[in-house]
Amino acid sequence: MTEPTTPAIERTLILVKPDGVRRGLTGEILRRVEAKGYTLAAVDLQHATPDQLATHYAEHEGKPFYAPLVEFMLSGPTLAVIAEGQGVIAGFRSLAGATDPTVAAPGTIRGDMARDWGLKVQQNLVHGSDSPESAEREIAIWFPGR
Ligand code: DAT
Ligand code: MG
Repeated sequence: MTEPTTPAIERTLILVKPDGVRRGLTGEILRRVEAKGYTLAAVDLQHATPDQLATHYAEHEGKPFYAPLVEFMLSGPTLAVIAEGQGVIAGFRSLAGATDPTVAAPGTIRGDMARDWGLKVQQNLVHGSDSPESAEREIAIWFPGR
């Protein structure tokens, strides 16, 4: 008989973007992550560099919102977070809500606290990795060696 194996702890990269830091919402956002039951494994306030953002947002290069997105992400500090727990990748995306804050469901971070400001990029408070591959790639960008 084989022993039951302990499932690998899933992890994700969360960013509280510069709008969230400026508006003083980092505590409320981390509160929701912790209240859901996920564990904070690393938290670090960083001012992103152009190189870091080019790697992080490589999939969006060439899209009309790419330049405004990078400019926005350079506009102030970002809180980078590694969160852990079974299902945390999908679970945090669910807590975050839809990309467009106008239609993000009430009860979600974006639905409750973000809106359209008439700008070329959606200032939607948070980023969360969208797959295990993205999570590992993005954690290496924001937390080298972790
Ligand atoms: P998400 O952050 O929900 O994973 P994404 O990866 O498609 O969304 O896009 C990354 C960011 O780029 C998003 O958080 C805000 C901005 N963005 C995406 N689509 C946009 C659009 N159509 N207009 C303006 N900004 C957009
Ligand atoms: Mg994304």
